[in-house]
Formats: sequence, structure tokens, C-alpha cells
Amino acid sequence: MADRVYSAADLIALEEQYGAHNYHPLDVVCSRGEGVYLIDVNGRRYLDCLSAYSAANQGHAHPTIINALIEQAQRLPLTSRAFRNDQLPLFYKELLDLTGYEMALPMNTGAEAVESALKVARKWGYKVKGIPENCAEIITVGGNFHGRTISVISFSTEPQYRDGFGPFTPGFITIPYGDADAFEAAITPNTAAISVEPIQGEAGVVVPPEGYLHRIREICDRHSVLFIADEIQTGLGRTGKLMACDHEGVRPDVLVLGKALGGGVYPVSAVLASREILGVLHPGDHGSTFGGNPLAAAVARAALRVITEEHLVENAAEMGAYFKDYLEEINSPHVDHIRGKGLLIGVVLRPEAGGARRFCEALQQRGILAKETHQNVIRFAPPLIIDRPTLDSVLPDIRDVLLMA
Ligand code: IF1
Repeated sequence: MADRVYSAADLIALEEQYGAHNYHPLDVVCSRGEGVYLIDVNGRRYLDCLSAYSAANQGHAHPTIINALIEQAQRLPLTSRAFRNDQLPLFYKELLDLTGYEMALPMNTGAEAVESALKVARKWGYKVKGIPENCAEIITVGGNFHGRTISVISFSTEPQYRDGFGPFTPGFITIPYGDADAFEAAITPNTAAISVEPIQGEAGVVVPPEGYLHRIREICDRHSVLFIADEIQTGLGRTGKLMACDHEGVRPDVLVLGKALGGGVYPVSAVLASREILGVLHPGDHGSTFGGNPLAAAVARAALRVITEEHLVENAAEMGAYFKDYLEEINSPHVDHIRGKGLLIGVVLRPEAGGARRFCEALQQRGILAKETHQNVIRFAPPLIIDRPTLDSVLPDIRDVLLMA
């Protein structure tokens, strides 16, 4: 019996009928990925300027990563952490050699890794800093995005992300992003940590003032407060440095990675820190059925290898500068300004521009997939493997769309 062929419209109808409506995707039904391209069910090819929210930094279906996935899947996909496996130790070693941290805690999704970092920071606060039991405070910033779990949305400042989901987890204090003085003023003897994204992705590619991360570092040191950097979106080359904090030469105490750590194929996240900090976890304190599984470890090893061997960090810096320079010269009446670093670029539209969605739809018609964030920002974040001829093949179309009526 031949399989029924579903059209794009059929598939969209099924998705709308059966799936929870927690997204409003562009109506492109993808069925293949090849490097920087996504191909839809009709065979139309698009340049992907979202990269699965920076999870596909290495490009789609990268052969090195897919080979590692297949080889490991055939040999041993899962053990749980009740037993050891022969991939996790090598993943740890390679990840820590690359980043310079002492220990890592493997998880799966970004939100889980953030939750894990918050748990570790609280425990460090009690056991090392000496904060009285149940009094730990963690400082967060306006416009933050760290995921969708109840504790993480408890400190979201976006009303929609919280509406209907209370009661919330206590113990979080929110201050404005980019304001180091506000941070210092909010610190109490019970402050365990501050959590920040070095560039805010979801908030619309918001780059803090120069020197902000440096001041956070210095204030954390003076008050014995942990600096947690969520580099889930900005890390692993996206901004043209291995970590976005590297732009200021700043080293957070706790580094949270996800997305591209899974090479665009598999959820892999991790919390990185010193032995003093991650050493607060003892057997049974924390865990995950899938975290650190051999398939995840093998995929992440390949994902890191591709970043290093293909010089994706340097390429992101070069291609990002080229892309941003081009955008800056367009001088569209719709564009207020352009911001971002490396290949994380936000085109901020003027209020009169009529919203970013219509520009994303026009880009889609020209074979470019980009996603708006917060109504008025078009985000351009192609895979870090993109080369200059490929960029040159789409820049005139982007120009035309930004100049449309
Ligand atoms: C959605 C945006 C990106 C993140 C940072 C943790 C997480 C994320 C800095 C959680 C996730 C996502 C998730 C996705 C959309 C999205 C996003 F559109 F909201 F703005 F990437 F840009 N920290 N970001 O950016 O990681 O648990 O999802 O693995 O929620 O719709 P996760």
C-alpha cells in the first residue's frame, strides 16, 4: 500500500487540528536540511536565517555530527547515569579543555540547565557562602529569557510568559538590564547569584552597554556573589567569540550552554563551573534520565569538533561584520537601528514600519527564513558555516525587502 502524500496545506491543517497552539510559525513546511538551507515539502530551498534559534550553528545535518549520531546510536544510545558510559568522560574533557572550566553538569534542554545552575547557586549560597537556610536570593534582569519552566518564568518580565501560570517560585529579584549600579544596590547578605545573558536574544538582540559584564564581574567578586552567564543562545561562536562574555574578557563563575552544544540534532545542555561550585552536588542531589547519555555525549563531541575544526567562531566574526555593514548601508526608512555581534543581528524597525512579521513574510517569499522577535525586531542568525558567496546571494533580496513600501 502506497503511503498517502500529504501536501503542505494538509500538514498545516493536521498540525493546527492536533497540536497545542503555543506557536505561530511561518507557513513553510520543511522536510530537508542541508547546511545553511532548509528545503520545504515542495522542494523549495530557503536560506535559514534563524538556525533553530542558534541550535543549528553548525548547519543542518552536518555530516560529521550525523555520522557521530548514527555510529553512537547503533552502538549504544542510552545507559542512564546509574551506569557509566565511554562517551561522557571524553565529552567532559573536550568541553572543559575548550572552555577552561573545571567541572560540568550535563543536562538536556536549556531551561533544565538554567534550573540546574540556579539550584547549584542556591546550594553554594547555603553550604559555601553561609546564607541562612531558605533565604537565598538570586538577582535577574529585565527582559531576560531563560526558558519556560515555572521557576524560570517566575522571574520573566514578559507578562505573556507568566499569565495564567502562577503561583511562582520565590527568591528572585529583578533589576534593569545593563545597569551595574542597580545590581550592586540590590545585593544583600543573602544574594547567592546574578543571572544574565551577555546579549539578550529573545528580548530582541539587546547588547548591554560596553563594560557592563566587566562591572558585573567586579561587583560579584567584591560581594562574593556568583556570576551566572546564560550563553545558551550566545555561546559557541554565535557572536563571533567562543562565548559572548569573551568580548569583554570576562569569565563567569557559572556558564550555561545548550542549543548548539547538540550540533543541531539532539538536545544537549550543560552547566560549567569550578570544583568549588559544582562540588556542592553529591550523589542523589540532582539528576536526569537522559542527561549525559552516550548519544548526547557523542553528538556534543562532534558538535564541538566542528566548531573548532571549521573555525566557525572566526567565520561568525567575519561574516557577521560583513552582513551587519551591508545592512547598515541600506538606509531604509523603516529601520531605526541595527544591533548585535557576530552572526546574531537584530534589525530594529521604527514603530511606523508596521511590525517585523510582514518583513519576515516578504523574506520568505524570496527564499529567506527569518523570525521576528518582539514585534519590531527582525533577527538574522544564519548557521555559522555560511560563506561570503552565499551571503552575497541573499543580501540584495534583504535590501529590497527592507526598502519595500
Ligand atoms: C521558545 C526566543 C530564542 C534562550 C536562553 C535559555 C533558553 C533559551 C538565552 C531555553 C531559549 C528559545 C526557546 C524558544 C524560542 C527561543 C528564543 F525566540 F525566545 F528568543 F532562542 F531566541 N536561555 N530560547 O534563548 O532553552 O529550554 O528552549 O532549550 O521557547 O519558543 P530551551
